[in-house]
Amino acid sequence: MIKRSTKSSTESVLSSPLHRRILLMNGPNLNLLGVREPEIYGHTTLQDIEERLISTAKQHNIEIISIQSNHEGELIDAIQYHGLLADSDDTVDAVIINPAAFTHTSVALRDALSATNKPFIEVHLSNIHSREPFRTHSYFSDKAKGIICGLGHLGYDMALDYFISHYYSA
Ligand code: CA2
Repeated sequence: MIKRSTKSSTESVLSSPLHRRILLMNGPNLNLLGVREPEIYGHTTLQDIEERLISTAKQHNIEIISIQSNHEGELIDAIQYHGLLADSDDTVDAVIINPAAFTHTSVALRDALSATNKPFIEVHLSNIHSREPFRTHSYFSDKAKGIICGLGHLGYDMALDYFISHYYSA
């Protein structure tokens, strides 16, 4: 699922005014948000989250490119496509990622993100440190600008707020 918000124009710290861009990535099963297991992941759907971030970002002339996939390779392709393999005018400035179960398994996704050399924030809806022991290890956290977990869907807004105030404020 790939969505693009509309572009517009004002000053930008990182990229040219027309090209403020953030990649929002969600891993496997997060398409089920709000539909199954609301006691763990809440009632908010992924579409609600995407629409809210797109709307906030638009107020700051930032384009959100939103991708959810259940397939590791698709997520890696998207990181490459919007990162290293993109023309310099088309690259994203930063990434907000909830790798979901790939958090605990994917060296390949970690390598792809590291290779782009873009700042990223790791977001988890649940507190991964208060659940099963296997969830406490993340292949992403040591490379992340920051990690937000346990605050539900608001974690995504917090990640976007961070990039707005630290990367796009004049
Ligand atoms: O808390 C998070 O955001 C997680 O990244 C969610 C992953 C889990 O494997 C991580 O340990 C922590 C699971 C996402 C599954 O999402 C569902 C949503 C609704 C219903 C079922 C699964």
